[in-house]
Amino acid sequence: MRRLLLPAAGLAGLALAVVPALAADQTVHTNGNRFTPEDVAVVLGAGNKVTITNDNGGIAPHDLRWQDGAPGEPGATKSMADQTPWSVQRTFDTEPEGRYEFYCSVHGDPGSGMHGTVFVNQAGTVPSGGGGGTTTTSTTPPPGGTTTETTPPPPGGTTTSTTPPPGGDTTPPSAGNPRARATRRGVRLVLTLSEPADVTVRVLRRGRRVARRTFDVNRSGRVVLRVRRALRRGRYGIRLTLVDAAGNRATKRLRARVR
Ligand SMILES: [Cu+2]
Repeated sequence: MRRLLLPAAGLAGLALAVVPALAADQTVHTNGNRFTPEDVAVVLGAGNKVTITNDNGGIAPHDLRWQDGAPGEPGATKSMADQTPWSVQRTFDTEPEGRYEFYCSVHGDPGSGMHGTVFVNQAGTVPSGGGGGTTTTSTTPPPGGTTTETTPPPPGGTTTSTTPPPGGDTTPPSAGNPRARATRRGVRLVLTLSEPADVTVRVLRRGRRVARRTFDVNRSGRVVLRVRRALRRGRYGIRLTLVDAAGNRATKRLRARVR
């Protein structure tokens, strides 16, 4: 079912910079504790419908709320055992151009967790950068995205000798409880930072890098990082490099799989 919604995502590693919204009406499904797709677009003033359907209950019932207060699906009346499917339809008729956030209040908030965005604009397309949100850092690789990168120093290399200033911070940052999830649209990471740090995420397939992003995370605590990239089915290695303000460095390796 997901494959029908993202027809081009798996082909030849195409960069998914713009999601075409040629179909007038859009459909969003639940998939575990996520909405799929998270970002859809409709044409301004065209009266297009967005239908959000809960047909995969996940581990708890989902509700549906619109940030702007439009009618959704109340979750308060549902018990943990209630997996009854529901469907919410919203017609974008007179809504002004802009973005309309929806979310499941059990698993998300506007812009994070189980959430999504309807973009209303002249072209009816999801803009580059897509959804993202207040607590989420999202980046979209440039079309045909060949990223330039300075090769990291070899393991155990003798070229690194970053000496922190005397009396300075010598504690490297750490990523607590890191989790990675990969889909055909990219990689989502959740981790708990011990301190603010630049976090570089490298996504590797069979040892070859397919994406690289650096996030300047200016706070500690739980962060959600997204690397948007069309990924083929398969196993991926994910390398995290954390560098704090004093230059202390730490690395972490994770695995993820696109099914
Ligand atoms: Cu939910």
